[in-house]
Amino acid sequence: MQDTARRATPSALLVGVDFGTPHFDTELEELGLLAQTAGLAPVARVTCKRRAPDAALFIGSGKADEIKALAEDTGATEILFDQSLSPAQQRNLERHLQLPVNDRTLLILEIFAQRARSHEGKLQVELARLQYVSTRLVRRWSHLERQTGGAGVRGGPGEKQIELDRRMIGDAIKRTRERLERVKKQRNTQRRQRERQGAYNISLVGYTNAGKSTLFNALVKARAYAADQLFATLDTTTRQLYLAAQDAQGQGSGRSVSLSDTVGFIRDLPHGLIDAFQATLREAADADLLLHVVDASNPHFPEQIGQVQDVLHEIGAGDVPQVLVFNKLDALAPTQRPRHLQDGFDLEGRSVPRLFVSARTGEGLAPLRQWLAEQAQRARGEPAPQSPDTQGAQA
Ligand SMILES: Nc1nc2c(ncn2[C@@H]2O[C@H](COP(=O)(O)OP(=O)(O)OP(=O)(O)O)[C@@H](O)[C@H]2O)c(=O)[nH]1
Ligand SMILES: [Mg+2]
Repeated sequence: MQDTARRATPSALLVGVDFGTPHFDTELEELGLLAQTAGLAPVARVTCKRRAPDAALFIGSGKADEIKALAEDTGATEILFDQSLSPAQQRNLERHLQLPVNDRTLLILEIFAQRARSHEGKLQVELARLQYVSTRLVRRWSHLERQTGGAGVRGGPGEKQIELDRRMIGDAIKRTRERLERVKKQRNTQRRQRERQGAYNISLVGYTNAGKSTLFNALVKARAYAADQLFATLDTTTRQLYLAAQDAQGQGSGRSVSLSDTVGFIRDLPHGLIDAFQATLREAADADLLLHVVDASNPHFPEQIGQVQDVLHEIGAGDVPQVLVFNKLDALAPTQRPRHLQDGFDLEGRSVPRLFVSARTGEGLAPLRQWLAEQAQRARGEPAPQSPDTQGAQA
């Protein structure tokens, strides 16, 4: 057995298996961030290459022994896999390694559970968790399976218990869905009110940690929670954003639009979560304009844009007009700084307007406000003030 008490803080050994997928994260950087966000200190990283997962252990048994030794040396209290494990693989690995084994999906679910604040957010996480658990039930009853001669033997006490448990979980899923339905109705009423008032709705979307909340705070002078964590934001916050547009004659005209800060996206967002968070994510699909925030200082930003696009398509927001906001301009090396702070960016074969900003220092925010004011004005069918570097959002 492991001396798990050796470390005061729960710590994790990170494992990534490269199956030749195009953007394998060799440094396991994101998994490390996820672990930290969930309160686990990453103490060691192991990566290996395989053509296909081993049916029983996911990795080879030699690799498993190596991981076991490394876990002992580093005092890791659990093992975290970057890829999804089947319930059987997870169980076999736990037996082999004598430590709790979890995967990225469970980690993300755990973070969501820790972060959920609103009634709706908690219900959504609960639903996703129930859905995840319902596929892994067998695990909890493995001691009963052993009594009846191992998994696969039908009709033992374990089997009955699983049936019972499945039914209870099915009922819980149904109840949670109904409660969510009621919350959704309230949300729809609020949205209809906004629509009646003719508000122009803008939603911030983007990869987690891109700086959406920081930008939101800078634009509306709010204090939404922003932190160097993944999924700092789970609940949608909406505020009025007052935009004072200036036309060519320097005439100001005030415009108020509503701006929503929302949950961030991530590679391979667990399917149950997308399903459960439909209501929150719908906010994006119903917006008049999406501010797609990108961390321009992250070398993986092109993949992250792709991941965000995938989720947007999945939730039916693929056709909402977008503007790309390349954030963290201050964190770019002088040689990486763009020559123009406003240009077009090729997104899925269309040119989309792009603006560079720093939500932290405020650079580029005035042009962004101006740009948004013009869009809102256009949407109302009013002539937009002419400015030489203005580009329209594609519809
Ligand atoms: N250098 C720099 N850091 C920034 C900037 N904007 C945000 N950050 C930092 O990036 C981290 C993430 O910021 P958030 O605003 O919480 O990001 P988010 O997109 O809301 O993240 P989630 O809610 O977790 O999806 C924080 O540590 C911010 O301080 C910026 O313009 N420059
Ligand atoms: Mg946020």
